[in-house]
Parts: sequence; structure tokens; C-alpha cells
Amino acid sequence: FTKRMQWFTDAKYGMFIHFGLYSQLGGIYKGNDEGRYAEWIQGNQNISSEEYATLINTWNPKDFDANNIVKLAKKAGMKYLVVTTKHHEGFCLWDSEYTDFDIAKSPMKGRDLVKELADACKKGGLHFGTYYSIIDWHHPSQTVEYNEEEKRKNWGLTTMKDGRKEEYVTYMKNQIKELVENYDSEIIWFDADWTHWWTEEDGNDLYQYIRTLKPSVIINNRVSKRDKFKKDFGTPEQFHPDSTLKHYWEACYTMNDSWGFKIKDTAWKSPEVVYQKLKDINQKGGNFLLNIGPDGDGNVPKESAKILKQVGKMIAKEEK
Ligand code: FUL
Repeated sequence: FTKRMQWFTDAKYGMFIHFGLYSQLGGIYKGNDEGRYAEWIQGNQNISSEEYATLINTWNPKDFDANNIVKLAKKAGMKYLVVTTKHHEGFCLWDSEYTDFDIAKSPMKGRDLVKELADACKKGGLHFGTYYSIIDWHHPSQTVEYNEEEKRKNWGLTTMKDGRKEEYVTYMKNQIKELVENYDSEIIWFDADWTHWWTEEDGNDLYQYIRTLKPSVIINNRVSKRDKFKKDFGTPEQFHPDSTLKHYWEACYTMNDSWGFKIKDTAWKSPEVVYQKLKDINQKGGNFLLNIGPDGDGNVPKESAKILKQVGKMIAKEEK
């Protein structure tokens, strides 16, 4: 285990990328800018899955440049990268054999952003990881839970339709197999294990499945009810522990407020604040995964790039 985790602990600092159909909205849908996280807009604004799915027709991030992103990450002093291959919305950034709700059915047909990033990482010497959401607001196996008390839909919790779970788990396994075998993903970064139809046992089973596919792969604790399952690493989000821990961990943070690109979010952290976080986290034995949310054209927001480069300079200076 220690050996398998070695590159990860040595890496210390990585880039998180939130990118999906939502990126083209920048947190505003039909004039409505409600909601904190732009990647949650479907849920925050209660957009039906059919209506939301039409966003695939206008999704055309033609400026997305994986080599430039990797260059930026390296300049920033980062050693690995994790991209949202499928967020809660269910849209896949790679050409998956198992769904039509993917890049191949968008105006970006012919390109595969997961492949582009995986290749760019390989070329640039960065480790490559893939985020994958367990809940899926698009997959026909699930509907969105209705909360009687609050009289509203609870998008964080999907409901698994009767008899559809096995089919969906197979779907996940097939897709993860694609990510591991075709893109050589080194980290499977799960999310949304909190939903009630996903049990600890399901998580452990999926974990074992992936480990057999590729023994060296690293899997985060969100595969299986994060609190009870510390392997391979813990994932504090937008905070970090104030002392060292017995298990591996990686704190993830945004540079402003939202993960996905949000036009109105200007709450940028200063380079000093980001640098301090990195130091503090690393000193306590954790990794730091810092997010960028490219816009609808695929461009990295100028502010993010600027902060990253300045932090990179501070790291370089300290290493001299
Ligand atoms: C959370 C998600 O719901 C957010 O959208 C984001 O991806 C964050 C890293 O994890 O659980």
C-alpha cells in the first residue's frame, strides 16, 4: 500500500478541473443566476433532465487546450491533474461506448477531452486522474428524490428505480474500465457516495473491482461512505484538518467559490492565501488539489491562471 501511494504523497500538489455542459452557462440559466455551485445548476434551478440534456447541442469548447492546461499546471508547481470525466449531470467528456450522452454527440464530435488531457499529462510528466460521480442526473436508472417535508426535489439524493441498480453498477464498472484501460487513469476520484441507495458494501465491491483491473490505481474514500472507509485517501473539501492524520488525505479547494465556471463568482483567493494553504496542508501530511473551472469555450479564467502562476513563482523561489 505504501509503495502504491508513493508517487501520490510525493506529488503534494495537483490540479482539479471541473468541466462539463454546465461550463457553457457560467452559472446563469435563462437569466437566472440562483445557486452557489455552477456545476449544480441543473439541480439548483430544478431543470428537468430532458431539458438539461439539450445543452449538449450547444456545447462547443473549441478553445480547450490540454497541452496549455498541463503547461499551466507545471508552471504552478503541480504534479498531477484530476478532471471531472462525469459530474452529477451525467455527461461524459470522453467518447464512451456505453452512452450517447457524451462528447461524441456534441459539436465537439471527433475530439475526446479525456484523451487529450491524458496524453498531455503523459507528455508533460504529470500523473493523471479521473473524477467520476456515483449519482447521475441523466441516467435512466435514477430519478431525483422528492423531499415531502421541504416540498422540493433533493438533487443531491437520486432515487434508484426498482430493479435498475445492477444495470447502473454495470454501467459504472464499464465506464471506469474505459477510463483505466483506454486512458490509463491513475486515480479514480469518486463522488456522491452519500446517496442512500449506495452502500458501503457496494463501494467496497467497486473498489475491489477496480483494484483487480489495475492494481496500482489509487481510489479516494468517496467510493464508499467516506467516513468509514479511509482507503486509499481521505478527501476533506474546502477545509483541511488542523493536525496530521493516520491515513493519507488530500484537501480540495476552489480558487473562488464555485467549482464549475461561474461568471459572477469573483471571490478569488489571493496567491498568498493559496500558497499558505499549500504549505499548511503539506506540512500536515496532506495533498492539495486546487480547482480550475474552464469557461464554455474551454479557456481557463484569466484570474485562475494568474493566481496559479504567482503561486508557482513562490514555490520556485522557496526551492532555490
Ligand atoms: C462535491 C460536488 O457535489 C461538488 O460539485 C464538487 O464536485 C466537489 C469537489 O464535490 O461533492
